[in-house]
Amino acid sequence: RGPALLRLATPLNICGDVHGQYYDLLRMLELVGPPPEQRYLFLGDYVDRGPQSVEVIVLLLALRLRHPDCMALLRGNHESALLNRNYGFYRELERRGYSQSLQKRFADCFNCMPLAAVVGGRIFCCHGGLSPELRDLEQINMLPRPADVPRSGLFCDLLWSDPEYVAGWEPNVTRGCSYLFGPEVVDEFLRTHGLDLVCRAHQVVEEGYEFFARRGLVTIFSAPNYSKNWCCNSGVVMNVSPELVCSFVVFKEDRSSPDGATSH
Ligand SMILES: [Mn+2]
Repeated sequence: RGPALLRLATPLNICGDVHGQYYDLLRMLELVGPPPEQRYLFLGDYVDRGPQSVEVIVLLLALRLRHPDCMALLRGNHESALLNRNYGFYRELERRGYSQSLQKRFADCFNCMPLAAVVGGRIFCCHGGLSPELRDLEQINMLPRPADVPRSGLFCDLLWSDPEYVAGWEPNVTRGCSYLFGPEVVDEFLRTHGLDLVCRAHQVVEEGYEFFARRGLVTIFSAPNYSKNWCCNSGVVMNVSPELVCSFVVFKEDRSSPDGATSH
């Protein structure tokens, strides 16, 4: 188990939520180039909701083991036993005949995953967003692990909070935990820590990426055509060049997948 806060070099490709959309993940890796030819940081939410969480998480963990210097996997709020019981991953394991002990194995693995990363010394990455408790980035390395995702506090906020056009901090009523944070919170965070950008996932966005706070924060999402309510969202991978120039590789749903695994 490594540090909770990763320090990653560029060039790097950053990916958002995958949510069990295995064929879309394969196509994304093919489009951008597989590791070790390309390096990746994933921002969590590998499992639940989509049809093939098993394939997604097993492939990503295998690539991480095979190419540890080219693959980093942060924890999302769905890397949690509580959510996996309610949003599809455990039902998928049961339906496919895996023993209960495998649920525990995955939960143990998720409880050790890193929570945030700084890319190129300038881009702060996590699954959800900022926390009112985050004063010093080293606090992240002090959070106890292995651990379930707590219901409040810094650990919870990194995985659950959302940017919103509010003044300062407000309770995140939609999520039922953590906070919403406004543009000036992002400005102040970047200024205080000498950073250029917050890159997070956690929310579906129509174009696959969406800026906030005058490009101080970007949301990226890598599960195209995510749900019935969001039938046509694109997926993206954000490429960060050695000079820290960010560009977006946009991809649509793969309608040719065998057995229609990505259609809902
Ligand atoms: Mn999420």
